[in-house]
Amino acid sequence: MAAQEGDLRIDGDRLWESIRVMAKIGPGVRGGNNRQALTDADGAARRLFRRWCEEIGARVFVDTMGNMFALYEGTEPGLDPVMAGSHLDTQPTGGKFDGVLGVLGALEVIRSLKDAGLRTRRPIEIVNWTNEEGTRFAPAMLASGVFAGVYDEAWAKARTDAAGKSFGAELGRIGFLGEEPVGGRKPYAYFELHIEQGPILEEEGVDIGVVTHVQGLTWLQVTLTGRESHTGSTPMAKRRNAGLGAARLTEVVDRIAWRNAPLAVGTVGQMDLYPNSRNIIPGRAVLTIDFRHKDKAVLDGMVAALREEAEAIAQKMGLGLAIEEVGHFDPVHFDEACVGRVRDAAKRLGLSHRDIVSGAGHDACWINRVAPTAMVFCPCVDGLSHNEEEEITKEWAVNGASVLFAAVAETAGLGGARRTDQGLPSIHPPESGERTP
Ligand code: HGY
Ligand code: MN
Ligand code: MN
Repeated sequence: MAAQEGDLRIDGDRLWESIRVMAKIGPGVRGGNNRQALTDADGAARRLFRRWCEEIGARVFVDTMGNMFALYEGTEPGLDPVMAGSHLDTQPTGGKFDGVLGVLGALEVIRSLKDAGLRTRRPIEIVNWTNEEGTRFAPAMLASGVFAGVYDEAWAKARTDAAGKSFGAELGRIGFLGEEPVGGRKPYAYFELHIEQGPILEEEGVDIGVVTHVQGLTWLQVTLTGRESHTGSTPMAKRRNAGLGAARLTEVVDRIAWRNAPLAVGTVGQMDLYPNSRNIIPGRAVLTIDFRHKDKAVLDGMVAALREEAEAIAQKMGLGLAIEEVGHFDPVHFDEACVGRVRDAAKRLGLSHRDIVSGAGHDACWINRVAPTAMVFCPCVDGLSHNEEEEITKEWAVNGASVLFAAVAETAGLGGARRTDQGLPSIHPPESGERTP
């Protein structure tokens, strides 16, 4: 094989240019992206991704949840593939790298293998998971959750956005309701490259985060019901003000998180008041609560405390109360062998690295249930994400993609990787024998 003579390299310029071109689809208003799941912009991004995959000879399959799999055959096609990917959908004020780096980093792995005319033993599949963000259709990681058997497909497709449009209808509208049965493809292993979305790596000057765990998450949706009435003529003592109840509950969420410091986080990210008129006392308030902690018992304790305090507030204020759990996953512990492969790759490439717990959730959390899984983090500027000013350096992107390349290629049946004098990895010729991930 041609590559026996030469070294393989990640093409950093090509990766960076692909990220730049993808960022043009679904632009935000401050330089980032607003490419929410199953919008026309998501459809355009998917078509661009599909074209790029087909250009390098990968065959693209789409499952019934819109998950996209670009298959790059190995020398032994019958083997289960090593999957690598992330998501192309963004937050309404999203950045250019959250999710995109993982999908295009995996594309760069295939492009680099193709440049060298090399195929790994196992097939490699690049994945774009539908609706990772869960901002338009809750919960987050919805389609990877169906793939992993966590959510029922019909329930997922019935999830609606704020305008009452369903996931299933929108998936069909953008033309990505695929034929592949969701969950039908069996990954041998899964790797996901992602920006840290937190400040640790940059503050410590570390190149690579070796993600060992992801903190657990619970999402609640709380509806408080009072009574609309005139803001001018309703005496204070006669009000049933759902908006005030929501404000008090928002304070409680913050207090519960601080009570479980330093690791706990608690946020009310969305609050809708009805009828939202300046001279009507809100009769209804709907708020979302996002609790996270790496210890399951603590996370469950935070949710229990919230329920208790919400009951007390509703009781005291004469409000109706409904609490719905709309998302949850226990703290995730990734596969030791895959994590070790990420760590060894960073070491061989001469990149500084440290074990890290992910604050954010990822599709890898669910895929870890059906295949050995690990993640690679690169730093991001000021740890900022879910903000249009999200930024990384090209070097960080190349380092992360290089580690992904080495870990994926080795797991798929290629030898170890080492840094060349250009500061980029080279992949040695394949070694014989099957290696477990
Ligand atoms: O919410 C999360 O952690 C992910 O970014 N969807
Ligand atoms: Mn993400
Ligand atoms: Mn995100």
